Amino acid sequence: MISPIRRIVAGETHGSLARELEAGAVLLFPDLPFPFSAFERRFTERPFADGKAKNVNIRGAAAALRGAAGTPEEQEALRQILIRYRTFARDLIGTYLPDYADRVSLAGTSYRPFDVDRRKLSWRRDDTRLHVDAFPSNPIGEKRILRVFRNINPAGEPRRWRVGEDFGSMAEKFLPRLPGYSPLSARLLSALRITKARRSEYDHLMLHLHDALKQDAAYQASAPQADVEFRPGETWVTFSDLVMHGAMGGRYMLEQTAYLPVAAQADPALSPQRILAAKLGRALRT
Ligand code: AKG
Repeated sequence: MISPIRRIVAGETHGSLARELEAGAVLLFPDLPFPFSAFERRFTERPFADGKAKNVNIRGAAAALRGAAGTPEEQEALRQILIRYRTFARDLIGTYLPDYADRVSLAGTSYRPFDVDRRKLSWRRDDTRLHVDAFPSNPIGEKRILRVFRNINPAGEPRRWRVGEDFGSMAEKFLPRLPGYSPLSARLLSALRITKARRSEYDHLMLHLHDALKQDAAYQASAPQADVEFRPGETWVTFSDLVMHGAMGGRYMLEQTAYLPVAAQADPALSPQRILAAKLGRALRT
């Protein structure tokens, strides 16, 4: 099954949105307000980024801005937009996914001004290829990656994605090809500070899935998939560790990453952690 795009219409009751999200849907909110001031509009007219990384972002309580360009006044204004977007994402989760509200922790917030195409730095970082998210230096363990995206393009340009088949069908094809987990090398990577914590078997599998998917040109071309366009002003939410996605085009987007413990899901059996364990027929090593 290809991940469904679930349009949320104003006034509907939201009782089961968490379950739909956990089952692999992309929740699409067509018209939540997130206005810019006249001064702020410049951030959607040209990129205020130093161009060294893919994105500009803030992290942590201090919300230090990284990767930005512009005068000190402009950089502070951009930082304030990202802080505001973090609050917007938190409020969205509180309203539409209330059971997650007290369990979710907000991580980085990013401003993505560049054309998706310009960010193809290597096959591994090429997000036009269908993939699920995994972070090489930042083991996730028993957490889920929940992301809130918003197209802020001022010129009508959509953010173009493709979404792929369900995680279980994909995993069935790729799991047999992945190398085995070595607790010893996981300990070594952590001791050498290459990873921020010890890589679990789940993290190992997800990293190798991410790479195997991106490297498989035949799969990229022929796997079940659908094109999706997110219009300016639209906000969308998905578990990006579960939903196969590729970003095909577009400029100017905001993104918030949040972590949710698997145990906080309405149905933990739908997590990639439990799907992989079920496919292997055993618990994953932690
Ligand atoms: C990712 O961050 O995993 C992406 O695929 C990029 C999404 C986007 O920039 O639209």
